[in-house]
Amino acid sequence: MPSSTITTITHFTRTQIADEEEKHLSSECKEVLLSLPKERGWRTAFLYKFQGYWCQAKEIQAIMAFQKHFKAKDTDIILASIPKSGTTWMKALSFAIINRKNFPIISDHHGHHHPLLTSNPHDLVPFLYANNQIPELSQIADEPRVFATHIPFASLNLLPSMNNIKIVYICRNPFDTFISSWHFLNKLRSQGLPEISLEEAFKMYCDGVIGFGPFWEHMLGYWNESLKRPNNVLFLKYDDMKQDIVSNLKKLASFLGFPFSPEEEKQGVIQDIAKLCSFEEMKKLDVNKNGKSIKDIENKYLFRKGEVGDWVNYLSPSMVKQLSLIMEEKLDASGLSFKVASQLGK
Ligand code: PAP
Repeated sequence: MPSSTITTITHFTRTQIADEEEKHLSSECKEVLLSLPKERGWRTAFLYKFQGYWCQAKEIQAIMAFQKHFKAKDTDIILASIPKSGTTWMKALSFAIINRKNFPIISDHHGHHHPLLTSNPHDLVPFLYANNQIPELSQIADEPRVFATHIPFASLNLLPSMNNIKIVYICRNPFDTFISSWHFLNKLRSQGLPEISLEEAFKMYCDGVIGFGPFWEHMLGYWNESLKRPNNVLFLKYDDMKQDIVSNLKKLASFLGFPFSPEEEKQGVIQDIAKLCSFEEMKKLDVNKNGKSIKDIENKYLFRKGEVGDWVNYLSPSMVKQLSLIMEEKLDASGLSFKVASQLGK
């Protein structure tokens, strides 16, 4: 947006911006919003606390539709995460693993290219709800159906139907997730909303006010479920996957019910999948440099640095201390920890 435009619209109040953002929502949703606690948002005027977590208004409408209409199938696979934890990567890896018989990883000599070379992962694996609707189920008639979601475990309402459903949760250390969110959400904010400084954003993150947060509750919901039902919930960490993709891909493929055969291992299929879905390869594809696969989000914003530890370039020692203390207080008792703790000398 040209800077002249910014100057002309900054006089709008946050409430006026919210009115604009929320004008197309159903009256049912607007009614619900009136009853919810709200805080200043990151990319939207407000975040609302719905069923215990913070969301944008339009997400609440979508989640309500999902909860009313979605019928899980026993064979469903759900890729869950809090935003900026590696959702795009997990979609690519799972798609490549599950469909490798139909779509060999390496382009064959007939010139058939892998779909991940011409489609963004978000086009191949839909969110459980998108654009305020649950995905067209007819488009994904094949089983297993694969969906992704940012909804916390408890709000998926899956327990009664959970027999064979598989959930993969990808979790990333909160330091990097925070920095990734700050960059991303500042780029996407509604017209007229001021940029959020690192310090303001950090305070909101530590207070738990971030989409689908507090982050510790989101993580613990899936973590505890993965301990209770390891056959249903696989808990993976972005940071571990960056360090050792091969053993994590083996784990993922076995969990999903598509284990690699010894023959495939010998042929290097795991390494081929890792390369096809790597940050470096995906970022340079035309499809990921242009266009939009999720409403209002340019694909190029989904690929920033893809590193572990970028937070050291941003966080002050006192911020590091504060976030470490929150993680200790909220997560330590659960047994969930991140390598970042050892880097900090804990
Ligand atoms: P979303 O919640 O908006 O879908 P998500 O894909 O979960 O975002 O996370 C984006 C992060 O994953 C970005 O991290 P960064 O800001 O620290 O760079 C993005 O760069 C990174 N990412 C995207 N694709 C890959 C990939 N193939 N491998 C590793 N990291 C990736």
